[in-house]
Amino acid sequence: MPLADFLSQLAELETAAREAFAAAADTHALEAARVEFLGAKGGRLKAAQKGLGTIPPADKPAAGQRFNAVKTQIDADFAAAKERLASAATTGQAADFDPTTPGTPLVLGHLHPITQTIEELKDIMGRLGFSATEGPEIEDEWHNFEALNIPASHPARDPLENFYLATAESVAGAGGTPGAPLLLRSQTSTVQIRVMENTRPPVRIVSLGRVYRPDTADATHYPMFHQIEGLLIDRRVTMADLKSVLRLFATSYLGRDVHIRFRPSFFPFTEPSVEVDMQWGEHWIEFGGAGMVDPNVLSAVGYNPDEVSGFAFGLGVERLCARRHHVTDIREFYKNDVRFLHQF
Ligand code: FA5
Repeated sequence: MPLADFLSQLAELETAAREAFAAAADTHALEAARVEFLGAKGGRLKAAQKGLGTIPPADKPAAGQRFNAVKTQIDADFAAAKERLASAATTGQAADFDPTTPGTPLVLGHLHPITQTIEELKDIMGRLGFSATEGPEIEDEWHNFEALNIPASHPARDPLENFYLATAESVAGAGGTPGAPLLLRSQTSTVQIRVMENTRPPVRIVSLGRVYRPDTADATHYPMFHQIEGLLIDRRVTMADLKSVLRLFATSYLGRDVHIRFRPSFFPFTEPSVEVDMQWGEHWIEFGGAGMVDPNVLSAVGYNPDEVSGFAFGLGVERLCARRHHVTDIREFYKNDVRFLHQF
């Protein structure tokens, strides 16, 4: 190849490389250009080098010199383009980054308000000397009704008032006879029976858990809700003890200014029985039931009603929590709307 042709080829290559490197908008484009011009295998500079061998010997030194100069220039253009992209990346970042901008706060989960309430109520009752126990949510009729002095003819046992389970199997630990009907417990009073069956008096327990009733949901009702059950059995326990404990409980959870009142009522498992109302602004709201444990119940669990007496109470946890936080509809607790739940 004549020297002139070789030199014009080199000049063309030099221009093309400079333009390609200058046009590369990002590191991928620059790398593609590098491979095209400087690639060790099949790069255009490599191809041009092969032309050197075809130059007449007299012209070789000049051709070689020019080739080296072009190679140096292309290397330099590549390095400059690389530098340009690197500094654009860092200055771009620096422009966007403002260390004084407040960070995005991490969203931390927390316990559901009803769980928080349960923990707090356990704590309050613990300070009054009541230890926490639990019972199964699937119950047999003995613990949910029979032992609580609710005979088969009682309207509370109507299948339409309860969630009976289709299965006739008895569950481990439920203590029922195999084949006996099972239901979702409708009250935590079941736990009173379970504890008394296994403990000698004195007894001082509290039990918090879910209960189920086919009630229509409204501002104060839900088909699944929670109760706190308290039971104290000892010698010479009176209604006065019951009222003192409930008043202490209410003021500890709701504040010193809360008032409670008892209204005469009826529960098959307590005698006498009362409804427990607490003040809510101008109104009195029913929070639960209570009374002196009926002698029939004491006998059913093998206690001697002539030796021991006791009181029991069962209150709705959702209503307590709602009263404390001024929530006017307990359905809010179960909508799973995080905007609501975040506030607790
Ligand atoms: C009972 O369940 C009795 N076991 C309470 C008791 C225990 C009496 C020990 C005597 C001795 P009652 O059905 O009234 O009683 O329910 C008690 C409380 O549970 C109610 O006052 C209310 O606060 C709450 N409650 C009842 N039904 C619902 C419901 N569907 N949704 C939310 N809370 C409810």
